[in-house]
Amino acid sequence: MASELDTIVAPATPLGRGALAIVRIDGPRSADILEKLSAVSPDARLATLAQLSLDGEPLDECIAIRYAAPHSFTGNDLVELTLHGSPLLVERVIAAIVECGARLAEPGEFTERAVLNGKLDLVQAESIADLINSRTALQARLSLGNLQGVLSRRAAAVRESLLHVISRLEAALDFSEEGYEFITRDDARREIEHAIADVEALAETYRRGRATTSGLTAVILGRPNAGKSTLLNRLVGSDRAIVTPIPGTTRDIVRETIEIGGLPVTIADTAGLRTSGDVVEEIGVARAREAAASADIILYLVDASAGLTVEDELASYPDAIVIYTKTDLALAPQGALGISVKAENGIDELLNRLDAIVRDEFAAAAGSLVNERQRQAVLGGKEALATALVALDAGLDEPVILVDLYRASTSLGLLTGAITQEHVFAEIFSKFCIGK
Ligand SMILES: Nc1nc2c(ncn2[C@@H]2O[C@H](COP(=O)(O)OP(=O)(O)OP(=O)(O)O)[C@@H](O)[C@H]2O)c(=O)[nH]1
Ligand SMILES: [Mg+2]
Repeated sequence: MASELDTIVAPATPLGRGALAIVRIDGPRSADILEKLSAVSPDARLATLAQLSLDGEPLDECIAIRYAAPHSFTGNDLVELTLHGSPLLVERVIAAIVECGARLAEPGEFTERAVLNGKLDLVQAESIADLINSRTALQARLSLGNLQGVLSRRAAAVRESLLHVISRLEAALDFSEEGYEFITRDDARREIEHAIADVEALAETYRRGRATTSGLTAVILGRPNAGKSTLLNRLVGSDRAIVTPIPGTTRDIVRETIEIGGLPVTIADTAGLRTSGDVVEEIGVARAREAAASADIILYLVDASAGLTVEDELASYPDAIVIYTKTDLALAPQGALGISVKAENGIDELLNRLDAIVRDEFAAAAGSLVNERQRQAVLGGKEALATALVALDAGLDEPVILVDLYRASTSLGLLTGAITQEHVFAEIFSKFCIGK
């Protein structure tokens, strides 16, 4: 006999004082446990008032909702208790539930059960974690779209067309002696090429998808005294970095995150670029260059009253947005972006410009890949398809080509979990917190 699934329990809301707190019980004994604690056995999906107590000791008055398998988040029998929002009550109720035979849930175990029961695929499960972690509306929109299956459907469509080629090649193999032709090599070639194009387009969504879920980094560069720290302070709206008229004020990188174009952008203020001979400052300059190497956006500041000089390292940063500062003292060159924090000039134009860059170059729509696991699955598919194409062009037999096509299909299947691997599960769900 297969062993019965454990019944698990965890708080579903953060521990703290509030109006309400939710405790979730999942598994075959959930309804029995509710009945034991409250003498209530509510109809499925009917919010029911329940007095919880154990061994005559009152615990809380709550609203209980029972979900009957398979119509619940996890697909199992599930009970949700909405308690009064006190950490003490939550703790006592959970202890009582454990006493009745449930065990504490592992991180992500509710979502993992939903995946195992086919309620969600892996991409959707990952989207729940991303949705909960989103800090801007744009991030939330991407995660919600993927939770609703936009990326999963896109991946499934590619895999289905691939399975279609596979099945016709298999049929061709089975019936080759009868002289039937299920798919010509030309057709197979066209379809594989088509699949490669689809997979490449999918892989390309990763750049924006990653930027949208993780947020962006921007770095402010320029010679000493260009006004970098002043601009950072203006953008974050507080005196975050030290500003002085002495060149070489900033050494360590100062970072702050603000929202631009619907995404969180972490802006780094850096040490002014110059060769100073001062050991500490040299380290700061090295860190500034390092930060620039990995930044999504570079703002290169030039003091308009000093102008561009040979010491400006602009040539090393061809994608940098050049901003002339202190335009209250001197004009920026014709057509260049100029700001004066002192006179509050040009700041709105700069913000609009940054806003447009973030939206045009980094914002992702639903259906984008958002993490390395997803990207690897798609790249694996692409590599196998390319190998299949080479085998086809080399005139190799169907069985050889099929091996690569199956490999491609498996790799794409890993994306949504249509094909599963134990360690992938552990990896994904351990990143969740308890109760999800
Ligand atoms: N007139 C005027 N002065 C400014 C403006 N922005 C910055 N400054 C002044 O320029 C000097 C240098 O400013 P910072 O922001 O410290 O310059 P920085 O680029 O961070 O300098 P380092 O950290 O030394 O590399 C300070 O005295 C600021 O008050 C501006 O828009 N107008
Ligand atoms: Mg500074």
